[in-house]
Amino acid sequence: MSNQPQHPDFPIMLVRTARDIPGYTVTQPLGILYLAAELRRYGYGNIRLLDMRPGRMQVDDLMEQVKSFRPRLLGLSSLSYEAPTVAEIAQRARRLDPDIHIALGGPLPSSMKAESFEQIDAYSIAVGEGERSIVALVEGLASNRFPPSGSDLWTKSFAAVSYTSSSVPR
Ligand code: B12
Repeated sequence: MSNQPQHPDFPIMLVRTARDIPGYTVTQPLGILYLAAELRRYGYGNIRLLDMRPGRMQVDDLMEQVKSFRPRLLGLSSLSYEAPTVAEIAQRARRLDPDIHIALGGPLPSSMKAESFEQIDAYSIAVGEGERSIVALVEGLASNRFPPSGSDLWTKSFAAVSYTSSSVPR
């Protein structure tokens, strides 16, 4: 267990996204559960988890949740086929409040990093396992240091589509 972080109340929303397709299934949202467990281990307690699948939550409903919770970090966990929904969520969240940091993780960006940045208006994406990335991201954002170092996190420069990796050897 690490020391208590400087900003334990930093508001974090983690969302397992969904897209209605034939063969729609509901499973445990393991990705966001793992990330939340790691954040809690580091002392962050103001975390809201949302799984869009069980109730077939629509983007409108998700936006209502974002409006009331006002996260500083909105972490989206997604499969590749969900990309159109994820693009809509990112666009609407950014329009709602440009200060919300939108991060994308899961199999979508892990398998299509460049395409994810082109199609989805996220500020950063995490490739592969996310436990280190999410803690580095929250610690960076909470203390106004971004991009954080020591993670598998990629950040986007919106002036042009260029990529900078803040990865460091493990
Ligand atoms: C187990 C499994 C299943 C199980 C799910 C059981 C369950 N309870 O979840 C079953 C059999 C049901 C299943 C079904 C499907 N699966 Co499947 N599945 C897997 C498998 C083997 C492991 C997934 C898992 O549990 N990972 C553990 C969790 C903790 O990892 P995670 O979600 O990736 O999250 C980590 C990181 O991605 C990251 N992260 C995630 N989100 C975020 C967000 C942020 C902000 C950050 C910073 C980091 C981050 O941090 C997390 C912790 O390290 C993967 C292959 C693999 N090795 O990953 C395929 C995989 C995820 N499945 C895949 C597919 C295609 C499917 C199906 C669509 C198949 C189908 N045609 O029906 C369905 C979809 C079902 C659904 N609704 O999601 C693909 C996805 C490909 C893609 N690019 O989208 C994968 C990658 C297999 C592959 N190589 O093709 N699957």
